[in-house]
Amino acid sequence: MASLPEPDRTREWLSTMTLIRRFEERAGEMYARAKVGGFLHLSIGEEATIVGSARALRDSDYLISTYRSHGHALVRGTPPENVMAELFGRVDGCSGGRGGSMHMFDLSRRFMGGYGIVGGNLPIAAGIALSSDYRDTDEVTLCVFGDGASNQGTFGETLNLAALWKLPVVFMVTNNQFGMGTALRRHSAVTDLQRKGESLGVPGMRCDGMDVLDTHAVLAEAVARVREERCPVLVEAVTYRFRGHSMADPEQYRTKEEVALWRERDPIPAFAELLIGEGVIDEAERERIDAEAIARVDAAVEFAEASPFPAPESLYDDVYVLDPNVRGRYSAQTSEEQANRARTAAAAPEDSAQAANDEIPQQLTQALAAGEDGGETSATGSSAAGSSAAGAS
Ligand SMILES: Cc1ncc(C[n+]2csc(CCOP(=O)(O)OP(=O)(O)O)c2C)c(N)n1
Repeated sequence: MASLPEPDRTREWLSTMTLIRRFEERAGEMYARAKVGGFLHLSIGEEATIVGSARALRDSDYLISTYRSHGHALVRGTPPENVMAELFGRVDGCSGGRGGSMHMFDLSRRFMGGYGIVGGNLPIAAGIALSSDYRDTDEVTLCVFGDGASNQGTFGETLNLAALWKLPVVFMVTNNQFGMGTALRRHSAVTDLQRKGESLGVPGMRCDGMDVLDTHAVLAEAVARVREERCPVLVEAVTYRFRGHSMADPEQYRTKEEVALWRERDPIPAFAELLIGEGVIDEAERERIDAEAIARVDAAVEFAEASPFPAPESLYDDVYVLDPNVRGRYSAQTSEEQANRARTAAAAPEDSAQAANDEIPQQLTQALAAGEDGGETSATGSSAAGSSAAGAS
């Protein structure tokens, strides 16, 4: 067993794992009551991998995860209120209510999301790490993904480049035994996942993802190595998800007995009992930690309920750049005046809103068409600012 850190740290780990568990149980309930739309992927059972790995990072390091990311936002310090409001699609959500469950994001805490595409976050992690090196910092990026994602082309491509360019990334494959309904041995020729980066020049390590102490100890070693040597490492965290892949999963690919067996190793009671055994907490404190987590989640639900939905006229905000000073493929070049007119008109009576809506798609179409031939040029719209900017890019 890895040695026990200071009591305050271990208490915080137990509290955060408990908060994530209680939060996700409630999120599942809210989904069943149709308060949450879209998909909902819970990481119940995987809390030790989340807390043990994230606590090996400094605040200045980056964390990037998948669509199973409520716990990652919470462990990074995003208030439960803003995570719940995001699930509810409300304006106070951490992504403004526009992303939902799969697109949590909190730049201020260096939590870089939340991605729906399996394996899509790996190249982004490499880009973040490249920027850390460009800026001459000692920052590290922790990139978390599933066992299924280790079969994606992005896995091989990113690990190869990360090793070649010596990028400071800890790749952590959360091996929860399944990619949707397909067991590891049925989707991957190599089931010893820590070895999957070896031929690409990325050494591997493994931790017991049901044990927060072991996860933390292994990740701390991996992070220290990556920070110092500026080379990537792959860590396999062996764990299990207790719930279905998402909320709609008949779970015909595994037996109830198998789930029950893994549940006996539930990382939260296991760690609580260890702390009680070591005299760090007593039974009363364990109950208090649980009651506090439930109260925080109650408050989060209340907050999310009270938060409004984003205003309809904000529909185009944060999708395309409506700014004459921004150039590039995704920027619909327009004057400030045009952009303001479009926003105001969208809020006004039906006919002028329609006019504004017609105007914007036309600009976007132009932007995309311009992007296709050469990629760098922007649509010009009808403004003078647009035409000069397009010429410069
Ligand atoms: C490129 C791509 N292909 C397929 C999907 C559909 N899909 C969503 S989750 C998933 C399984 C991924 O499993 P794994 O990487 O092990 O992560 P886990 O869900 O177990 O956390 C699949 C195939 C997707 N989102 N993106």
